[in-house]
Amino acid sequence: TTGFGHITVAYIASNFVSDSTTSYLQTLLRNDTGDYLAGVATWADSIRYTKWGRFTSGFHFIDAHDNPPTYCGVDYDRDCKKEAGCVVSALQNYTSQLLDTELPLWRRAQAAKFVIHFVGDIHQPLHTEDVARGGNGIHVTFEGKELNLHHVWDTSIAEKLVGGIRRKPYPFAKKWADELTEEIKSGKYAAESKSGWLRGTNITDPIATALGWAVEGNALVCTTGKFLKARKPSRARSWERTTTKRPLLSSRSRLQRLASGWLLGWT
Ligand code: DCM
Ligand code: DCM
Ligand code: ZN
Repeated sequence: TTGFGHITVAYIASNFVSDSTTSYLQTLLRNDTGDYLAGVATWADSIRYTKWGRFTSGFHFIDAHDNPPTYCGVDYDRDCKKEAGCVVSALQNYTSQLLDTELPLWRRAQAAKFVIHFVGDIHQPLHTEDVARGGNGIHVTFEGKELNLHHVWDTSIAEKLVGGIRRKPYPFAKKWADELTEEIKSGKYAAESKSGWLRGTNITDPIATALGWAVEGNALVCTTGKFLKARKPSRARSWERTTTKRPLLSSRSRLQRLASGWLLGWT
């Protein structure tokens, strides 16, 4: 995969962070271009299957053991694995490393790269429900192709919306991020974003902040009970058909936009 969603989230974040956050992170990440966040957004996926990075493979999601579609929710004590961790504990841990002035700069830079990536992951609703490995085991058809639901959400929907992401992910992601930024600032999301998108964001309480985000994505997946049952290839169904009544694309955009909020707290 190209990591297109992560790159887009990072570009949106760079459109919203304060000037002091920009210069702080540009220095830490040794990149004074506009790509300082986007350029590191997929790094965590590139190391998760390496020998060194294996300990991080459980950090990308949290498998909520709720009971869809009647009882939804994410519970930190119940759902975050004690040994392997989860995306909520990872955000807490790497946020505190990033802010820890006792740590060497390379460690703080590494922590920043993890935070930038996991903020994207936690806003992917399939990363916050215990359903067939985040939907990787749910077979669906999308535009006539047999795919798994996780891939459809991560890549196919974005590709359909934006076009050509495989060839040039960075320019395409930048263009999409700039369009979404405009919608947030003065377009169709302006009222919503100004009144509520940063509510509950608290840099001194990363667990509560991250849990709030996880709960929102979980609610979206958990209440869409229909597809949670379509796990076997023989019962492949059209993802487009199951979602016609839901504002799927705008939810995705809205959630990814939320990701920017996290970085606003930094100075
Ligand atoms: N991905 C995405 N949007 C997100 C989260 C992930 O498009 N909010 C994509 C980027 C990669 C793939 O997922 O193509 C990698 O897997 P992971 O979900 O662990 O990042
Ligand atoms: N994933 C998830 N929930 C799980 C397992 C995996 O959301 N319980 C995500 C992480 C990656 C993608 O699915 O984005 C593929 O993971 P893996 O290669 O570990 O199966
Ligand atoms: Zn990931």
